[in-house]
Amino acid sequence: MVLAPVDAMNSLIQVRGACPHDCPDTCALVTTVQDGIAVKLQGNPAHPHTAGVLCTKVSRYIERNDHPERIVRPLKRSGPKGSGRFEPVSWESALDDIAAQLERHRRKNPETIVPYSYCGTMGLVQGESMDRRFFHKLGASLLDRTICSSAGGEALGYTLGGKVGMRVEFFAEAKLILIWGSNSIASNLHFWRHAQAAKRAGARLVCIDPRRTETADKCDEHLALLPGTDAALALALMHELIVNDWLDPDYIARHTLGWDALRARALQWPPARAAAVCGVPEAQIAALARAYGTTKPAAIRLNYGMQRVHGGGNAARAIACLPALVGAWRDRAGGLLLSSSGQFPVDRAALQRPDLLAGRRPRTLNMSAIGDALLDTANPVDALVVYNSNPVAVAPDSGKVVAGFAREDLFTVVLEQFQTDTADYADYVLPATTQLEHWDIHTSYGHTDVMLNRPALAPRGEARSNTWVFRELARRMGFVEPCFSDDDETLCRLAFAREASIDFDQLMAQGFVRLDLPDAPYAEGRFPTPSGRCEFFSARLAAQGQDGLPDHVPNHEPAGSSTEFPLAMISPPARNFLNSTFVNVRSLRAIEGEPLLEINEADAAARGIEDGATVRVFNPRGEYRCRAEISRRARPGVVHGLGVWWRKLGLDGTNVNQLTSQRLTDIGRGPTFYDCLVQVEAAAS
Ligand SMILES: Nc1nc2c(c(=O)[nH]1)N[C@H]1C(S)=C(S)[C@@H](COP(=O)(O)OP(=O)(O)OC[C@H]3O[C@@H](n4cnc5c(=O)[nH]c(N)nc54)[C@H](O)[C@@H]3O)O[C@H]1N2
Ligand SMILES: Nc1nc2c(c(=O)[nH]1)N[C@H]1C(S)=C(S)[C@@H](COP(=O)(O)OP(=O)(O)OC[C@H]3O[C@@H](n4cnc5c(=O)[nH]c(N)nc54)[C@H](O)[C@@H]3O)O[C@H]1N2
Ligand code: SF4
Ligand SMILES: [Mo]
Repeated sequence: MVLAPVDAMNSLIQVRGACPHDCPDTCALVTTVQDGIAVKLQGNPAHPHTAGVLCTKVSRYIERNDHPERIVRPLKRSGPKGSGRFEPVSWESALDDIAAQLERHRRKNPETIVPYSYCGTMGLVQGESMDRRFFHKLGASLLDRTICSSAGGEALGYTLGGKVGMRVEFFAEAKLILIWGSNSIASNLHFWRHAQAAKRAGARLVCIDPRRTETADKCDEHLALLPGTDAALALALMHELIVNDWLDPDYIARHTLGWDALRARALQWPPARAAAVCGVPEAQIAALARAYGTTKPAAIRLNYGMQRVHGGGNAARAIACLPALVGAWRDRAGGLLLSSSGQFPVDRAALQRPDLLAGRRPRTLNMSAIGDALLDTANPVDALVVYNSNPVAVAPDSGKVVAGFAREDLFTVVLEQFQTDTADYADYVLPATTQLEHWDIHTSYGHTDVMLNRPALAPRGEARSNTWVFRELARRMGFVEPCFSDDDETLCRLAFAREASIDFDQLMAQGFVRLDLPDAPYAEGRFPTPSGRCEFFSARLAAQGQDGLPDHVPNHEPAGSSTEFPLAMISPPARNFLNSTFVNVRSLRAIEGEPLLEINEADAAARGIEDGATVRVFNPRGEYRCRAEISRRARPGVVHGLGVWWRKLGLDGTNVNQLTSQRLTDIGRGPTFYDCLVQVEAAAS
């Protein structure tokens, strides 16, 4: 939003926007622009969730925006695939050739064309509008966008009815907060503010995480369970709630489904059994159950870190049952929050126009198994259009992903701001605008405000927005529907056009609008499930041949199951990167240093590994070299490969995904990044 000029003489203006990154906080931004140049970027102090504070990463957004290595012209490959050799071309010739190539593949079989996108921007316009229309009209393969949250998200859907839960601000009033599979200080900073407020008011904070994170350091208690054992822990908590009579029988009777069956299952999980599975002391489980059973209000900040394993869906379901058992939902400061995104009434059909499929039902490819998909010769992918994502770095089992991208016969177009690992494999790289240069409208998965982003700057060089590119391609391919002419502001307006409560003028004026929601949505049940109850037993899951009750589903690669590969590796985010974004921002890379593996002292000593030594981390899928850091953050048996580094900025041109697998989760077809056994040895540096 362009405010009244702060200083008209120097043409200093402030523009309101929203942080585009895949982060629950969706901060409100204010960019100060002088003579067309961004001179300052701050959190909007008027937005209650942002409270004027940005994380370190996005406070460097101008450095990223003005980076000397921004791609500012369309580029065409001039060397072999993956060589990173390109020559500048005009937009006209790039778009004409891309349209011609796509047309050629469309004539043969449109499903050989595949879009690949994720959340480089969370914006509804630059992320899921004109692009979807274009691929729907084309009849291209559909993409199952599973790479982050589908296991926990779908699990929540089966249990609570959707991505719904507590309002984040009410965590400040809780007396007990379980921070479960979340490194809040690194990846959900604005929630952490509320947790700290609660702590100051006497609340107890418990962190449930294999890694002793900076968040765990600041909690009252840390339960360092083995990766992928959360359902066992949750079932043992239920066991204790039952045997100690800490339940809310009235809430259970009126607002839940399947209690008798869940009760029987939970009774099979005394704390001693869970302690053996989770690798934590039995007494710690019993004490946590006592705290959860006897403290009101109790709130759970569940996050996605715990669902990147085989049983991630079941674990999320087991945890999501807990608040109903103790009637925590009765209080606005009780319950659970995994994601708030399901609460936004977005008109996705208007934005994405699935009607343009015109009855066709193209195949769906799972983005979490893109390596296998690109190497599948029976059902080939011949053309790939990548935007808002860096799959060569972020997708699991990168050996296969790279082999797929390296196919000389694969036609690849990458819309990017930077020459990422993925862009290196493109036939065409198209320069993309940043959030400071385009329109967008955002929901959030960590709060419940709609956010508007207005462009503050003219696009750098010849950069163009994703929507512009898909409009131009649509025109060249002869798509004449009027929806292919919608401009970005029109698309922003369409997102909530049918919701009278979301006033676009107010969005234009202040940059955010709060959804009108009840304080304690499930105090009287009324969950958005088919039964209207919290579904401990899910008939929908049972109908798919799945277990209708949550259970502990062991990892594909359980800790301790292999003598050859005895260490469980998790690879959670680096605090100063956002997935693979920002890795190329010098000031942030300076803070992160270099790719490293946190390893416990005992595991290091057993392998003769010294602090700071170069190590080779390997398993049957591949090997990866990085620096070892002997760290009290790592428990014995678990190592941490932090951050998704750009491969080309790593020690040996690989990153941690060289080791992760394409196996999927039990629910939601998600990736299992944190379900990964490895061995580590000292290596020549
Ligand atoms: N600074 C920063 N912030 C980010 C991101 C980033 O890259 N950097 N990424 C963003 C994105 S895309 C997402 S999806 C979110 C992710 O944020 P979160 O949902 O918080 O998920 P992760 O960061 O993957 O993992 C959180 C914690 O879970 C722990 N964990 C790993 N395995 C298990 C397990 O089996 N059980 C339990 N209980 N804990 C486990 C990890 O050690 C980690 O500390 O963060 C977003 N915010
Ligand atoms: N080992 C391991 N791997 C992981 C994870 C992990 O924890 N461990 N986390 C996983 C998770 S949770 C996620 S969400 C995925 C994330 O994977 P991705 O969604 O691929 O996220 P990024 O790595 O941030 O890459 C986004 C890219 O989009 C580009 N971009 C940003 N805005 C725009 C735009 O407006 N237009 C265009 N054309 N491009 C834009 C950025 O420059 C950036 O290169 O990674 C997953 N991979
Ligand atoms: S990355 Fe998250 S915390 Fe940082 S500015 Fe964006 S929304 Fe806020
Ligand atoms: Mo994510």
